[in-house]
Amino acid sequence: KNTQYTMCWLDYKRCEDENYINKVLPFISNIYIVENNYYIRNAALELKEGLRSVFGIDPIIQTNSYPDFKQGTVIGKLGNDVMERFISKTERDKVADEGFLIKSVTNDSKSIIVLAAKSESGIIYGVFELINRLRLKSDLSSLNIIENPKAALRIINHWDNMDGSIERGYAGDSIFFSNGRIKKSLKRIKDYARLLASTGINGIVINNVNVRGKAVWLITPKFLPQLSEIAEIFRLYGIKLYLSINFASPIYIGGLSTADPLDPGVIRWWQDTVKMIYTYIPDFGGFLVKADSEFNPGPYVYGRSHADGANMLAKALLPYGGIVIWRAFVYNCLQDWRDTKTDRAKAAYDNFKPLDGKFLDNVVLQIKYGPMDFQVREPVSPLFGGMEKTNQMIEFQITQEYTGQQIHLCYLGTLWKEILEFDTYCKGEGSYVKRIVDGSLFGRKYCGFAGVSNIGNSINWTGHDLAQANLWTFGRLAWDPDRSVEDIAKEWILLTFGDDKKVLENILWMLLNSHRIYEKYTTPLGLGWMVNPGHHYGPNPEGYEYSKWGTYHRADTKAIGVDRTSKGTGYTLQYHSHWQEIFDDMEKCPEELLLFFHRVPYTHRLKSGKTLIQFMYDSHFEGADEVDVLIQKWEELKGKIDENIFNRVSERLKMQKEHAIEWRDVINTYFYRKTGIPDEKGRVIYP
Ligand code: GCW
Repeated sequence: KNTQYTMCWLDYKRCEDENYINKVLPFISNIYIVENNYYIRNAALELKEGLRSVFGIDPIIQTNSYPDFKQGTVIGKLGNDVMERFISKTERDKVADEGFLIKSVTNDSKSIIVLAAKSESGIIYGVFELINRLRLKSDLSSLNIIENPKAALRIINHWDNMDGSIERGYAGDSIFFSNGRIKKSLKRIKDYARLLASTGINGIVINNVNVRGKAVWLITPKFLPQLSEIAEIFRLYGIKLYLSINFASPIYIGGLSTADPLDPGVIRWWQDTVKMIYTYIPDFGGFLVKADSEFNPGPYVYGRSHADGANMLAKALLPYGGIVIWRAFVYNCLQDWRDTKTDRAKAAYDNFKPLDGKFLDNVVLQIKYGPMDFQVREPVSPLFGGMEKTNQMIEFQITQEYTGQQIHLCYLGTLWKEILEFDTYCKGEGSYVKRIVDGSLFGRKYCGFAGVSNIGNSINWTGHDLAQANLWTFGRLAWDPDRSVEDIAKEWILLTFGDDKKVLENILWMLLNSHRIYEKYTTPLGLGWMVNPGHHYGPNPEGYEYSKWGTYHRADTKAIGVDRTSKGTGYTLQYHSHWQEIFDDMEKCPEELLLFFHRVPYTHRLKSGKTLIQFMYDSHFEGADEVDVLIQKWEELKGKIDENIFNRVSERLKMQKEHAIEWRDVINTYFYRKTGIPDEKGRVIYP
């Protein structure tokens, strides 16, 4: 049995196209690095290895000099004399800190590729781009690329625990921790860094936001020496290390009697701690903090605000260039289901809106894309566009907690793209979420993307092989949210499976339709939450109905859904008037979110003329049927895909089908029992 893990889209296959090889060889048969720098050298090695696998050549890396008479790829920083010979001032000015320039130059019939950047991270991103271009058989003679990431922060969050388990992980155990320790072998971590850098990621938080037990001690000399080694691996790939912290660390580690952010002893303790961290990790990114959220301590414990808490840490980090990423996932997780006044959807806004303008410049608020919790569909969190004077990051969940746990195929790029393209109207038309999180709408420095990782130590990193596309897409969208997800998905397929036409066509269809299909047979119309409590897999229509988590649909025999309009819980009042009016109106409300905003009678007619109850039945029957199309599209690729991958995916699709049927039948029966209304089309609904 093969236990060696795959390298996903970096599993380079040999290029067989002689014609193309002959054309590109002159450009790549030598690699020059024009300054001797450890990080640039690593980038050059990365290129060399790529060229070796793709073209079977072994270019020599030459350092420090670039002889005029030679051809090949020249790598270096902008401003270097050699590079300046090839690059105009206009071009140079277009390259931002982490961006890069790649162009081909033909000089006296010599073929040269110039790869230049301002920083080492720009160079490593450029190298991966160049390898990809070569793999996709781009025409080198006319290569001319300048690329800059749009958002400053493109960070992966791991919910990895020190015992090696991963909260909401569906692809094996942690690659960072096991048995309460940091893992000794760094090989897989390096390969992970390579994968991430190739998508444009620049930050990583390796420990769970729920910081418990040994993980509290990660910020101490007990673990910092090993963390500094991990930081160095990531540094080679342009990625900064961040850590999640426990807000009560001064008590747990420091032995203080309080963690009050205004207490001088607490302030000093954090200053000392931060200072020490930077002696081990000079470019440490900063802290990620889940405070006053789901039983984690925070400033509320001491009657202080979240601005007090975040700013205290931010002041400690400021001298070293570090930042505080403060999560907005704050709500009452001990609600009484009898209480119909409290609406969890309103909580983040209620907690944070009053603090707009109160956070220091090196604090960023990390906000889940929707107001609840990563459901299959939610409206955009009204905090986007609601806080104009606060740095913001959007949090996406790459790991499929509520979207099929990497057993179901559920490509998330289409969902994320819709969220990013949402126009908040906060500064008039065109105030898209993507312009808020890339910092451009309000001219803010620290903004960006956080994605909760979907990887573990499984052989294919993500459990479901096709779930690799979600990781790839997160990175690519964070780099450039203006790109079409169709392009991003296509590129992933080409790089992962090669350029067979049928493979491209079928997998693209599967990816682009999978979220819609999953939504159809689970909880359409913005319903959400009908999952089994705890592990969140599989249907359970009232699993969360009488719980303390504030996640109710309140179905009775006549109607379902929560009235969140201005006449109901008032949630819609958190949006700009443009959207408030639309969401308030049952007729105007986007149908896919109908039950998020409205309480709707089962007999209500939707735009299609169907009643709500009939829509529910149709949606579930159709959704479960469409899984057959996914299976069929995949089966058509037999023989065209690596056999191991083919079989693994086939197996998961089979499970998806079974579990989709379970969803269909449980949900349909639930509604049938509530309403007594039969299916117009007379399909089987169990009584
Ligand atoms: O969705 C919930 C998850 C928790 C998670 C929490 C969060 C890390 O069920 O497992 O905790 O969100 O985002 O903090």
